[in-house]
Amino acid sequence: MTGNESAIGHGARPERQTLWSNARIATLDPSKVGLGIIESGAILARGGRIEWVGEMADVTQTMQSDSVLNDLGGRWVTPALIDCHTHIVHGGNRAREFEMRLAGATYEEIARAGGGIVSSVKATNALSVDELVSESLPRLDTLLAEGVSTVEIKSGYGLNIDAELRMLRAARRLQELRPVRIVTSWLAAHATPVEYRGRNGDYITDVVLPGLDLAHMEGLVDAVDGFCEGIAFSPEEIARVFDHARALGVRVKLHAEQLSDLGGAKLAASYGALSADHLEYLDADGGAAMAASGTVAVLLPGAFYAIRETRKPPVAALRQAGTRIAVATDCNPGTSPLTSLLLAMNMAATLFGLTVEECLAGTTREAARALGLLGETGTLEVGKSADLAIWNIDSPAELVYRIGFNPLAGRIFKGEGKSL
Ligand code: DI6
Ligand code: FE
Repeated sequence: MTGNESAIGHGARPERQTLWSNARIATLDPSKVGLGIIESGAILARGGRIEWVGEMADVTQTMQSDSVLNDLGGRWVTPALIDCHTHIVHGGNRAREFEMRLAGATYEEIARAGGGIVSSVKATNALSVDELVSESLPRLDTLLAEGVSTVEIKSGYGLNIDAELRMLRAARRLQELRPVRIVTSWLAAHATPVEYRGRNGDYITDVVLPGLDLAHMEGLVDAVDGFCEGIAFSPEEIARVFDHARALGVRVKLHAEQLSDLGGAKLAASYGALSADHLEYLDADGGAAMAASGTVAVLLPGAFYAIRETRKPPVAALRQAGTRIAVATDCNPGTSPLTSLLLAMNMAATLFGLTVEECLAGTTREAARALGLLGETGTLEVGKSADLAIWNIDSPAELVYRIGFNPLAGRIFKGEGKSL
């Protein structure tokens, strides 16, 4: 070797470096205080990974002479946003039930009368994978337009093996069609279909567990989720699903304490769950159990708002316990037809009392943690994927403060994309 060849082979040129300079950077680096801000900063990346982050004054020591240069003109840069809880793959919509709720019916009444999740099942089961993809793309594109680079997508509107598999195949297909990282969750334990009404145990035996095996064999499952609630599954029934997931070596997460306290979060924590989500009815023990197990509390203000819930998640107790907090859209046709993570942050601050820092951490670093992806993305640190969001704002607080305004200037995913 003449010494000019790179480690990637004789004579092959190393990938060019890319520089984003003249930026105000919120790194969300957990080793730094607050948002980990670098007021006059720069980022270097190569091969889709961050090689260097620091002060502009120091960049020349690392920068290559042929780097691709992007002068950001003093704009803010954050980690690309992460929506760690969505149901964006589904058919149809539930506008009719929205009107019923406006007329006074509660979410639970509608569900017990055969509406709710089950009514989305019919619309979803009627669709092929291609049709599910084309119905979901506008929702995904709306999220990406706000600087989102990673999206978690659940099954749960099929409620039979073939339809649940189609949902996750559609989720995987979305990643082929857009510059995005898709993480999937098997949520067959979302509701019991009409043909199994009153027979949850049989539904778990016949559909949830064998379907999970097939989905896992096909590489469709990154985590297993469930809906632990009086109108859905008991902790004992969820435990059967989680035992099966553990036997497959698949991490778990749980919709817990949304409408009542069944101890779902404590159950999730006992399985070392990645996250427990909703948590309006969580008690202090649940928060402490989650802190001890490293289970992230994913707050979903869109559902709280849309069903006009009055009980708020115990944010003060979560802080006191040291529980990590994330924020997501819970984009779904029933309780949270919300496709704006920026608006979800505003709701989490205004309705739940989260700080700006908690909201921004909750849709980057802590959202990555809730997906088991903190080693890959969620902060701007050396070695991580170069997933950046570039903003036309004067301060990070504007990302939480505004209601229905998108200040995104550029989105970079794995080092590629439009900077301005
Ligand atoms: N909790 C929710 O808010 C959604 N799923 C869940 O477990 C509701 C989904 C729907 O109503 O379609
Ligand atoms: Fe959900």
